[in-house]
Amino acid sequence: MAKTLILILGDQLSSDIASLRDTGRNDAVVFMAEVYEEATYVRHHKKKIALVFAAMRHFATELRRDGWSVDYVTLDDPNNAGSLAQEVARAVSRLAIDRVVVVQPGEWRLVTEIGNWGDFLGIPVTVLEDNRFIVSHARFNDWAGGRKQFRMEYFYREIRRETGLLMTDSGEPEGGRWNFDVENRKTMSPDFFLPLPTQFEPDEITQEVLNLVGSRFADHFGDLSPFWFAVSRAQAEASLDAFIESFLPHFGDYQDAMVDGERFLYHSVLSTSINIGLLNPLAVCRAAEQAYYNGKAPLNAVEGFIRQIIGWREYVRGIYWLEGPSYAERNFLQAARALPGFYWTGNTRMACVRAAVLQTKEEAYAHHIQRLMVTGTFALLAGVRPKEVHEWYLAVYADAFEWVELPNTLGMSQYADGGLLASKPYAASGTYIDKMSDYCGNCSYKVKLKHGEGACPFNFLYWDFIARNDEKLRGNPRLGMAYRTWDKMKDETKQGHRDSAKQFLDSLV
Ligand code: FAD
Ligand code: DLZ
Ligand code: SF4
Repeated sequence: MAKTLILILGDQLSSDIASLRDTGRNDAVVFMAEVYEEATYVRHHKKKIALVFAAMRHFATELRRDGWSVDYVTLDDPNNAGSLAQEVARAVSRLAIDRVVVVQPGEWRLVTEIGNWGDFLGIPVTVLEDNRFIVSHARFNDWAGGRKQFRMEYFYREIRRETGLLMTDSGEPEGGRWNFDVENRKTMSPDFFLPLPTQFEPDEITQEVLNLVGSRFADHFGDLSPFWFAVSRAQAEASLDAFIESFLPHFGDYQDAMVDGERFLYHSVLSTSINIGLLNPLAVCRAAEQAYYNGKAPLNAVEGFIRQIIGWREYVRGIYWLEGPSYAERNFLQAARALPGFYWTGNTRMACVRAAVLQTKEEAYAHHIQRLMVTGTFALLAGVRPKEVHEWYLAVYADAFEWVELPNTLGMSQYADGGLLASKPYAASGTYIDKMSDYCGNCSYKVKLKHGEGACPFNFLYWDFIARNDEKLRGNPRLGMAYRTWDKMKDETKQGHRDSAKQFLDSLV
């Protein structure tokens, strides 16, 4: 009988994943390895490495309990060869393996590498499609075929119809509308009561990982403690239940809000669990849908939440695989500046950016609007090289895996794909941040000042961005108003913006 090695990667921790589902327990060994190469090809946040290793170890324990034979190599195994390829090769010879099965990894880098493993190992290597997504590659390509531009909203409606999520029996969207976003832009008062996401005390397995990561990756960005992420399916399910109960009802209203000192607001903080496989995205959507039908959460909240998952999450994934490895090289606006050092230290006078970076350092988490409209918009306005911005986001967030991180960063946030993913660049002045947050009141820059001494950098950088990219962006109808305003502006005002921008950008290190 041929003996199969089922390779399970650190973000494939689902018991119903295709490789486990399609292979008999008797003829197979599940193989998992903690390796330096995966932890350092970008220098991941310490908390992210700890999350992946701790969840891998818990998953291995569960698989053994379920009757699987599991071969697990820890990072501190003296024979650990340091890369997945070398560790698989060692396992193939140690365990007398005849074939390898793996589910497609979430990154082109590994897909390409695994494509060569058949020759390298001298045995067949089967790569299965990842069955944990709602939309298959074929389905997405079918949807995308022939379109010049992609828009999430149309894709989302098709997936709503196909899944039946929030659809009436007569095939209409619940509430008569597909989208309740206009109701989802409320600002928050800092004295609102905000529940905290469920936090888990590290058990013995996790504590061992924390010690290991603390000693081996001490020079990586980020704080290791407090560590409270869910590391098992049971913990992830408890977080989901708590979210549905306490956060979901307000999720929609305050989806775009930011509050100084509040890191999570009503966001779910479930992306880490979903992305490493502890929660199934469709099951998460069904749980939210049920809360609506049970009268526990309003439609604008539930629709908004489901749209993030069956809309944005599936949509960006489709684009990642459709566009191929060269997507990472795109730089439509020819941005050429190095990523400022304060993305690693938080050492900036801009209160909004400082808050986002420092909480990222502490939690390996920032919510969507911080990622998009604070650190993302700043990098866009300042003209930072998209690839460097991408590598920062991939390294610093615990939920960052390239299939989801790259299109969000390069496409949505940096407009480096020239509008393939998003209809306009997410460029905004300080006025947006002032409207959606309370950061500006605590900032040493003045949001009301448009340029000159003490003016909010987002203000003059916005106009500098508009002027600098005139040739590339003027034709975009969604920027029509910005260019009309710029055209009407007095020359001395324009010059003031551009001089302040130059002075500020020249001072960045
Ligand atoms: P919630 O606000 O509670 O949203 C619910 C769920 O919807 C999330 O858990 C997530 O699974 C999904 N979701 C929401 N928005 C998106 C989106 N734009 N794309 C894909 N899924 C989405 N998300 C990642 O999972 N990994 C990343 O590496 C990542 N990088 C990003 C980089 C940038 C520049 C931007 C602008 C966004 C990025 N996102 C990424 C999307 C989004 O910011 C995170 O999914 C979200 O902040 C995770 O926190 P949450 O679980 O509290 O989300
Ligand atoms: C992110 C990560 C890290 C830090 N370490 C490992 C590891 O040691 N072993 C492993 O199998 N996977 C790890 N991962 C997840 C992979 O990097 C991930 O599977 C690919 O980036 C594809 O998404
Ligand atoms: Fe950010 Fe400008 Fe507001 Fe300061 S004034 S917090 S830099 S938007």
